[in-house]
Amino acid sequence: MEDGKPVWAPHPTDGFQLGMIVDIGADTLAIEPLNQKGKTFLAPMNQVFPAEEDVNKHMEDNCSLMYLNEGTLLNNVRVRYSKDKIYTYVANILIAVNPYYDIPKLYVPETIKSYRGRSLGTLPPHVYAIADKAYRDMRVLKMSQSIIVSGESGAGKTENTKFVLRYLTTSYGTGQDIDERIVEANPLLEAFGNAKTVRNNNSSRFGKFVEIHFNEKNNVVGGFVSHYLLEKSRICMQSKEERNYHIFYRLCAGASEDIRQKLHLDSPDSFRYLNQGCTRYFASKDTDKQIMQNRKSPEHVKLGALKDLLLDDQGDFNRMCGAMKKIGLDDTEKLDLFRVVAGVLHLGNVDFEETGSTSGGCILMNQSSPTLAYCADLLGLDQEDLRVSLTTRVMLTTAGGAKGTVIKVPLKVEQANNARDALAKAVYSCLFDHVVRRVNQCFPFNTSSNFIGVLDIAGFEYFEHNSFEQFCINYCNEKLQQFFNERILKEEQELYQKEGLGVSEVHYVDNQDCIDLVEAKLVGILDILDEENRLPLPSDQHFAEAIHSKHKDHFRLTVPRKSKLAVHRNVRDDEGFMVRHFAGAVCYETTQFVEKNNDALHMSLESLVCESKDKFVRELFENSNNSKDSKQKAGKLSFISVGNKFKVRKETGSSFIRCVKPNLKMVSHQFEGAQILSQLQCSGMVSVLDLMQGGFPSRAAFHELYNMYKQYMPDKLTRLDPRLFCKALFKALGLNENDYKFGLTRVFFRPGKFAEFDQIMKSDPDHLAELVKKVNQWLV
Ligand code: AD9
Ligand code: MG
Repeated sequence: MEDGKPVWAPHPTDGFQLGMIVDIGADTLAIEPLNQKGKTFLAPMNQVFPAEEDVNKHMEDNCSLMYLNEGTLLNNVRVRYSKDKIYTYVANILIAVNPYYDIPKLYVPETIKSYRGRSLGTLPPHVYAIADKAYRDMRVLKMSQSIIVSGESGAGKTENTKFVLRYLTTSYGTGQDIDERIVEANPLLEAFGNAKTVRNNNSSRFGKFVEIHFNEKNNVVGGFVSHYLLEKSRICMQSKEERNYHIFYRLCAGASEDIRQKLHLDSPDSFRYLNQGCTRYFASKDTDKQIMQNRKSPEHVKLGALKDLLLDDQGDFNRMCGAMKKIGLDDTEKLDLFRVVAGVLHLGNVDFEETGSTSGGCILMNQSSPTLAYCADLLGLDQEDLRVSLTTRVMLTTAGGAKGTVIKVPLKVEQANNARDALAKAVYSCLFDHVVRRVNQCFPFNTSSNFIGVLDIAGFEYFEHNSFEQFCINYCNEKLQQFFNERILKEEQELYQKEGLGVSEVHYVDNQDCIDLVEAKLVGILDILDEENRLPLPSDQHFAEAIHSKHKDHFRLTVPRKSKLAVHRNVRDDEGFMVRHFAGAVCYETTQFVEKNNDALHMSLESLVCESKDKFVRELFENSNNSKDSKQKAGKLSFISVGNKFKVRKETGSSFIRCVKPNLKMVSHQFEGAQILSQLQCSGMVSVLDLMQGGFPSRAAFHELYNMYKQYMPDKLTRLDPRLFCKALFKALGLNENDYKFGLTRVFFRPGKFAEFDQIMKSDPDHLAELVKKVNQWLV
């Protein structure tokens, strides 16, 4: 950093602020903000970065900037966002900021057309450009491709995933039904797997990998969806401002009178599984504030507003039915789905009370209520069997050597509640598996040459309280980060070597130790948890102790500081562990880990549903292999496989889209710098910049440069082969030899230097004539 030049220095809310260095200490710098003269402050030296000369200038590819650091990246993204340019490249990686409103013409059919067949960088950055690159790479390299979309909740992963699917089917489909079906499958998946959360009104509570398959002519032939980790706890329990899965409310709001009666539906407020959260609907683009403004009077709130708010669920119900029809679900299949959804709702309303007898069991509360009958009827179960299975548990005794005697143990109220909730979770998650299987039948294909897969999975999560779900998600992200590191950073290094650039080694932080901590056999946290589940009296606290005793001095693992856990709730400090993830340290509370790792049904309930009179319900369970052991394995394997999938698929090419959430309020035109900076850091973008700044971030193949500029050059020069052509051109231009390096097939530029070169080449005609004269002179 030079004296008198502006720098980016840390700012608590904006992320960075412009300032001047006024004094240099041992490891701090004294900075005077440009817009607040005299308000000098100290900043750690490693958090101050050189700024570009013109801070209002923005670049489509961030690597074209002169200084590549987190300050200039944040500023570039900010300036572009303020001009509705939400997409920015960092080399081949796409950063996408969620605009929270529909930017005119950004996704219209004409835009789709314009990106077709165009190389990355010839048009403004766009998710369509990434999709097209994946397609062209697949065609040219004859190799399947993956697009990995990441970012925190509400950052726009699902929306961008949908744009990719829409782009590929529109551009490279055969115009048949199948194209439309791949796109229309989404509303159905979202109805069953998305919910309103505090972070996103349409939050995906499952991860998915959507493959679009192509034939040897590179036309779309079909699709396949794999799903991971549906959040099951939501089915029975939501926090106050959140909701259960959309389908429940939509069904209540939109079903015809006939169906309402058949399924005994009522308002969401009357169901336990819905009324703990918010039963009001928030249209996805409305914010609480807008809804408040819409309310005119207290009367309106009571009558009108509630109806208005429900209207959207009704509209969404109709849209969902439309989508079901388009992908070929008939009325019987539709009713099958709805019946099970309603069955789960009624099951949730079953209540228990103590018998008061010495045996300590429980009975159904309010025995005259038809709830149990409704539930039994909808799920095809015998009402009496269901009652017995919910209130007792069948056990095999081993006492007194009489191995294998079956006894019925009465359940306490709390145990019966757990049994009921476990049944609801099992039924719903089998239903979700079915929906995905059914969706996959809509776009079958016989043969496929290659596919383009899009991974839409929750990004790194770090809340005030972090539980098993965050642990699984973050572990998954740790694996994806490793894949990203290997792909981007290692590849960069390999490219330098292959091209003979003689650049020193590229360093990056390897996170294998963190992955091992979670997944290692026997000593990994997952295996320790399984072990705990197998104990006669498993406990969350014992589980936490086991982790700490097995990994006393692990760099990645510590006991959380006392205050961290105990401050909000009455939690013992040893009921938790802290993991140092690549994106930061997260403190997990182990309360409920054991329970969440084991939501298996007890035997009698399981056999009950497996023998349902209802063929559809029976098949739900048959197909999903719901036996305790295999279920547990399948659940775990499915998320382990997310990470492994990419390891195995090393031979597929890959692209990355990093989505960014601009603000917590979910509104347009608000750029919260500090929040965004931390997302860019978490996604590994900052390490990419470090790597690039030390290297040669812009590169172009000789033949590309030749084709781009030959029209301006004299014949004598164009007769040279592309490599010599470039050498001669660069010499003639008098470019500084430190600014570029010639590899074997391409030329590499230092940060910002390609842009300068391009500027010269594309400048006005007089200038160009001058240049040609120079080249001629030099050639002589
Ligand atoms: V989560 O991890 O599933 O909770 P996502 O998937 O990252 O999350 P999503 O794609 O659902 O977020 O986006 C959230 C909301 O932002 C959407 O419902 C849209 O209202 C809004 N959004 C996102 N991207 C765009 C866009 N490109 N243009 C307009 C957008 N609105
Ligand atoms: Mg999503």
